[in-house]
Amino acid sequence: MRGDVAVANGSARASAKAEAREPSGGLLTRADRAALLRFMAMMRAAEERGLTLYRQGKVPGSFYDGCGQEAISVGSSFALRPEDRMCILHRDLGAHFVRGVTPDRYLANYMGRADGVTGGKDGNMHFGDPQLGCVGMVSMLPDMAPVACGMAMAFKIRGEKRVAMTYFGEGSTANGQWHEAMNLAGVQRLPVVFMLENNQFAYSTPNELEFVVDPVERAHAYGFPGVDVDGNDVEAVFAAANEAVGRARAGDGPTLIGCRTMRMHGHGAHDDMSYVPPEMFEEWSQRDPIDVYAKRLVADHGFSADEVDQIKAEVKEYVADCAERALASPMPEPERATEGVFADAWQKLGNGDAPWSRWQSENGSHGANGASA
Ligand SMILES: Cc1ncc(C[n+]2csc(CCOP(=O)(O)OP(=O)(O)O)c2C)c(N)n1
Ligand SMILES: [Mg+2]
Repeated sequence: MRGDVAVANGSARASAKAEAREPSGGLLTRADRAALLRFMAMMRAAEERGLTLYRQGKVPGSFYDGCGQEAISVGSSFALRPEDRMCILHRDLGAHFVRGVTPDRYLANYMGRADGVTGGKDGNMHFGDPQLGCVGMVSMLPDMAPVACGMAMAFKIRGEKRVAMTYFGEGSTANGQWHEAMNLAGVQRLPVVFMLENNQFAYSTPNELEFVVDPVERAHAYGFPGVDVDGNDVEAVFAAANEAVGRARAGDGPTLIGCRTMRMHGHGAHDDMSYVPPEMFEEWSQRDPIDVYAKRLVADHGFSADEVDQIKAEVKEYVADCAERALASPMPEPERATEGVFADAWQKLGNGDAPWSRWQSENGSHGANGASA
């Protein structure tokens, strides 16, 4: 499934003029667009399957998803190169998939099985595959922001043209760690991209009780650009991320990208969202990022309705197979519980996938090995 995600066809630049007025800047090929839809559909299908497993009592603890926010993690991570690094949060499964995690490993992780990304140590979404250039999620919010700054600082010190990207919700911007990360990034002009997901609520707290000055505006106070983007438009997110990644790689410092969106499920599966006004929910359901993009592929990018339906159907089938594999995975051996608790030896992070066709045509194959941690 992943192998056919992007086919280098060298047409990215040729189509640049014709598509110059598009939000993506004409960079995306037909195969890229199919991949963007596929990854968003994969996130939705995998999370829906995870929710079912939770309701069947197969997931310990609670269950969290990013329903309605798929365009953000998919569009932003799509702009990175294999050697770039990510700190991925609880609404961003799409970024794990873009980097190369497969849904069977994700579902096995939620069930605490041996074939989960953490080998059964976490029964939730606190993971990151180090082999794919991702740091395991730190649950305290927004402590992944200083971690991303640390990686970006390493790139800067070594003179490497690499970028760190991380995510946080708008609620997390009220925490002091957020200020420290923004300040450090600004002072050091770090090659870091901050993806802010304003999904209107931090648990049940609405925007108007979270801040007076929008966090995107605060970026200027830290000395770098803050950009507002429609978080339900995958190409708009990609375009903003691509520009920010380019700036970071060129040594021009950080960017804060504020993605306006809506959390369409409860904070976790245990939350009935009774605090969300029904008309607000209704308004945002009309802006579902997957439906919107599927329609746009047909209206503007020469896809047939059948092609789009086929992509969605293939993804569903693939995720169903993945769920079977996850269910067949055993519980971990008890003696493995103490493995990896302490860093016995320093290990380099590996490189993730970068399915964007431009990286393939410029750099040869994607997912190349060899870059340092
Ligand atoms: C420092 C800290 N306080 C509280 C929590 C518990 N918690 C997890 S997610 C969350 C809501 C965060 O809201 P926001 O940053 O807007 O992200 P969202 O969940 O809406 O994506 C809370 C309070 C936490 N993980 N870390
Ligand atoms: Mg929020």
